[in-house]
Amino acid sequence: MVMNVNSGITLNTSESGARLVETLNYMDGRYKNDIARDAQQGLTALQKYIPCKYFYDAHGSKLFEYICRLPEYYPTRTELSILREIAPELMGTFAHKDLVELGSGASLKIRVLLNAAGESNRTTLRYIPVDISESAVIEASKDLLEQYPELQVLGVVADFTCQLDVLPTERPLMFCFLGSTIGNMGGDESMSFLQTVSKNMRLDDRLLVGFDMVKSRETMEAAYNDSKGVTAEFNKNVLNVLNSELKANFDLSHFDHLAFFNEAESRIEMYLRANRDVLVKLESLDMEVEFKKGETIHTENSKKFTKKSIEDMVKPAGLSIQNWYSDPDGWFSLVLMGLNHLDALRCSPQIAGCGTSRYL
Ligand code: SAH
Ligand code: AVI
Repeated sequence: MVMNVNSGITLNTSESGARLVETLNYMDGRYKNDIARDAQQGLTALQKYIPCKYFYDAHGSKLFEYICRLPEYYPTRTELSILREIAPELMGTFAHKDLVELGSGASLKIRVLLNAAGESNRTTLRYIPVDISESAVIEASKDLLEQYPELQVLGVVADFTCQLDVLPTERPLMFCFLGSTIGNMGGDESMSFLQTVSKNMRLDDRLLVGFDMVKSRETMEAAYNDSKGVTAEFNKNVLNVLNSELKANFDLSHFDHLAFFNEAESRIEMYLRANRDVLVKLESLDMEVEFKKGETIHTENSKKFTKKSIEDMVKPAGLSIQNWYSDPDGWFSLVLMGLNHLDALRCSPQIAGCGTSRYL
């Protein structure tokens, strides 16, 4: 059932066994405006671009789950191996609190933390998955309630770059931002994102962020050029999203997937490259876009971090690092942060505007 609870907010309720799955959607009505604005800006820029948050319609979210299981895509299994090690320490006494996951996707990793919490703590805590993809939030919430009938779950469909103010803050909480999704933001965007999170935190709240670290070019590039072509399909799916949301007529076979490590920027860059001259119509925008053969659309950055680049980002956000966890090869880091006490005394809550994530 879908109900309007306020202007721009809808409540979706569905059933999972004996439990009701409640999802608050703050993107209804707004997604179409955002994608229209972002496509208009991105496809008329000198270097054409599309923000990567538009990868994740229902099909894109499924493709990302598939990517996570690929042998070349090391981040998921590496981060999971660290989470398994640290979960008892993080969750042993985690009770009567909210566990907020930003960019929760299929909520697979959070199960490691929920398992470590144990059934008695789980009955007192609430899990709040936050994602721009409604299908991902609803499906994940249903699955979780089946696996953990004692858990409280409140799904939230929102853009985490600018809608953190919609989150409940009445209980102590831990924010989790896993998967190195922070690496998909631009440098300024990730900095202001961390500032916004810290301004929404109280002294006893925690933030756990996953960072993919710099390693050999070969390993990093293989992760974004898998042999089954799933990443290529994921990349091209953004054109399907434009086709359905903006009545565009992109032919996916006219574009090739391109991904490589840009060492100067320390990031994997993903593009779609036209393999012929192409003219595309976007009916909803009353717009035509021309591509010369070889011209690219920049679709994603995936920053690879060093200890220093992480520290340089965390400190100005008013956060302090409480614990640093890595795998033995140093391929991935999970960093536990809290408010820097002195900064916290000086700060007052403030919400940043929605990022449109320009790439260059
Ligand atoms: N945390 C999961 C999923 C990572 S994929 C993991 O580690 O495996 C990135 C997720 O972030 C997707 O589910 C996508 O829908 C979501 N996402 C991307 N940009 C977003 C935004 N601006 N606001 C909210 N969710 C976003
Ligand atoms: C979600 N995010 C951290 C993934 C990444 O590795 O940057 C998205 C992705 N893009 C291609 N493969 C995976």
